[in-house]
Amino acid sequence: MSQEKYNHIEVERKWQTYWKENQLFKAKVDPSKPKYYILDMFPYPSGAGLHVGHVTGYTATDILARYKRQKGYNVLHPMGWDSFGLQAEQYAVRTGTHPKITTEKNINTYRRQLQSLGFSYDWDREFATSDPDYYKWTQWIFSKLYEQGLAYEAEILVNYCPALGTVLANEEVENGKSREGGYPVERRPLRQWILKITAYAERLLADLETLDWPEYLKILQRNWIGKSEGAEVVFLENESKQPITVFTTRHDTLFGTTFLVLSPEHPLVNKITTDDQKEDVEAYQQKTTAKSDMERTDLNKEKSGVWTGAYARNPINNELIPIWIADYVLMGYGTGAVMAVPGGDERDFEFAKKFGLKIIPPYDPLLKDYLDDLPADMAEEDFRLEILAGNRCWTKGGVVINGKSELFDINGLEIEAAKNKVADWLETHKCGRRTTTYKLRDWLFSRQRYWGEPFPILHLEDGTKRLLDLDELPLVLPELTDYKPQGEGRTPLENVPEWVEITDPKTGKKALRETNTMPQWAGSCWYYLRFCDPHNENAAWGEKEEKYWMPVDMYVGGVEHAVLHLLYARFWHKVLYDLDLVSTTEPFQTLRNQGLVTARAFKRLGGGYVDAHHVMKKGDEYFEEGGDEKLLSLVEKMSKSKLNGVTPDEIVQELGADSLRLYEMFMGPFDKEKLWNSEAISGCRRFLDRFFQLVTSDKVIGKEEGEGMKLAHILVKGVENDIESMLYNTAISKMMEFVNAFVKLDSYPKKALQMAVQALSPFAPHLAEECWEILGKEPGSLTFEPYPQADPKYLEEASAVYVVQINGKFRGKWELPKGQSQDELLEFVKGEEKIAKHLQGEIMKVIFVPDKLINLVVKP
Ligand code: ANZ
Repeated sequence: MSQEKYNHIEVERKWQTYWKENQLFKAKVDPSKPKYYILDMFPYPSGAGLHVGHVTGYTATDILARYKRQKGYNVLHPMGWDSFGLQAEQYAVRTGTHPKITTEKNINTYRRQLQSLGFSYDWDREFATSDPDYYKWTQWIFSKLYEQGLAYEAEILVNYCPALGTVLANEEVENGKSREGGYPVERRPLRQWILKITAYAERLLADLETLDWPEYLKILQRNWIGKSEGAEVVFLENESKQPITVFTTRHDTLFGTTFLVLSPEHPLVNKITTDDQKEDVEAYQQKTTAKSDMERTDLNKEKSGVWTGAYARNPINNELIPIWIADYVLMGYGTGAVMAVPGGDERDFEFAKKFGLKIIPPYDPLLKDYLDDLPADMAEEDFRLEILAGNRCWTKGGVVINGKSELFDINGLEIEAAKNKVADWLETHKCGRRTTTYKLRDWLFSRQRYWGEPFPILHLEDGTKRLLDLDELPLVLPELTDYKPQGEGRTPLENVPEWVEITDPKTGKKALRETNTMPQWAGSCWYYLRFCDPHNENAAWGEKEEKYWMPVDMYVGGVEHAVLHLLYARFWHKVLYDLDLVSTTEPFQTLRNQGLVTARAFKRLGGGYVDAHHVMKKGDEYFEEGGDEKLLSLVEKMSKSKLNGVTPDEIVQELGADSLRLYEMFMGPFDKEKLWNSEAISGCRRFLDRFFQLVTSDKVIGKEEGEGMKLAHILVKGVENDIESMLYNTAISKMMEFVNAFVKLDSYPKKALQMAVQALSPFAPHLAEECWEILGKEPGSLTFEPYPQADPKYLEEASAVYVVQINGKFRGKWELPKGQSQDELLEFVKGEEKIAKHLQGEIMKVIFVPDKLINLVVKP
């Protein structure tokens, strides 16, 4: 008799203890073996503890880590805590407990939870970014940036968030609100520390090509860096002959330029504005200051602006054109000045229309280009005539018209040729040049907060600055009782005069410490390097360790870091590379994003949420099972969920870590969004019990032959392929199919079961170890047992591709073991979501071609 169920509490405790006592996951440099560095985006340890959304990513990396060990790799799989920063501090402010204490407490919870899930981390490498032993080196890297001229102080217009009491980086602001918390952000001038990330713009862009990252992520980074190739054109102001340089990507339209627009903050504005216009210009400048870039460049907003009273000469035809200011031109991009071509640019067109400015169409559109844009009620020729008359803006080119002056002629050319000819002309006549700009701005790197790394810098009484030397680091954050944000650009550290005002022991001069702290992104910019050598007291990392482990071979985390953490870390890494401190140009060679786990939940009017699986629909309204209060529906991201009954702790207790791990992967493709359903976890548990029943059955035999062996070989090959492609959900389906087929056998070859246990082990490692032991494989853990090689003789013709049709229409195909009976196949396709939804009506007829096709005729 086989055993019905296994005791997950005992089994999981037993093997977790075994792994720990035998230090199985401890990673050591070993040049004789290939290495595999697999990294999770380490968590910020929040007060709520681990949520099931975290578990998706961590299970996925753990499967890979365990599988790679079976494949003979020397695996580095570390974990730590991103514990400095805004979130941690806000939590502390909310709970009224010092961030140091809450952080420590939360870390303990996270560690316990991760350990209870059996993740194979090398816990000896654990650290938190708020540990002085760690941030000592964060400060040291800052000093390297400073020495390279890549960190500077400036009084700049910042994004200030009054609610958070701090400035924010551009990347931290979305639609005029803080990403963290969604509070309004305003612009104001403040002295700040800034990192010159723009110096690396080109390399940050170019090296994306060398990375195995999802394409959408690369696109996000490319757009954020925002490279534009174009030209600068110099116009001379008519009276003062002041040169005004504009940046354009469409110098081919220079003949169509009918006015210039300067950003209201442009330094020339006050110099060229005529006395008559002064009052209007100043009033407009005032109004602009408070607006965010987002508001200013919103395409849908009504255009506004003021004439300066001045004119400039267009170098290409010597014509005088008026100079305006308008808020849609930003000071921080290009040169802060544009040549306006209302015939070729929508914003300029609206502006010209509004203020009655001249419109010269630069192009005659070619028929082939404008057909797509043709309004339904308009004849082709009328459309063209409207453009030629300047009544309509046309951005797409065609052949140049109005492109001739005494100096020059580009009529009849198309865009690229015209651009080239104009650029050559500008360069020969020294009134412009080809140039490239980027949207990327320098990184605002200081925060008016307590819970962050202090800057290792002294402001000396003579106005100079001194970087602290390595022997003065870490500069420890002083213990504060009042760590709340101060507002108005003030910092909590300003309130500790005994820490701030010192006599510099090295120079004997009076000095002030910097009272801003670093942003939360600092610590995560290099933690992957510290993991290579976390206990090094003499260096941030050892050369040997870095050379061996880097780059990270697989990095997994959420897509929310697309342009923040991932851009910042790549920037620091490149600086370190230039300093010969790291050996690779990029830190994260391969990267995958886990899909969001969402839960459909229903909100109670009185507060709280009800999981969708406990909700009844009556008519068009929703009620909690057994209740009569109306509920509001919504879908929530799991990480923010307040749902009941889905903390990992409870599931681990009730059904076991292996069931949770399996369910998290079985829910759907790892990188896609998935809908959580607590009840479905027990299905995974049942599968594990059935697996256990096979292993403990008295049908297990020593002989290595028959159908069982064939099933096992097909399984290990299929799971191997799926793991390599991170198709974990299909790997689990294969294991389930294996069990379904295996139970039907008269006898169970032990060898076949051992192979299946090895395939299962990355997913459900505790139960796998237990089964391995039961099947008599000694000694101890299967962690380093080589992954079974499938014998090709079993794989030949083992599977067939079955096409599924409904009413003759193709609805999908599946690769399944050959020789499915009609009933088996029918049973299978009914369980597939893609098919099930077409099977509402009665099945009238089944057409079955063995090993090829099934066609279901369904009553409509
Ligand atoms: C003349 C022109 C004619 C333009 C035309 C476009 C179309 P991207 O591609 O995003 O780099 N521009 C330049 N500096 C600007 C600033 N500081 N604020 C707002 N707009 C600015 O955009 C480059 C184009 O944006 C430039 O090319 C310029 O308008 C405008 F038919 O110059 B263009």
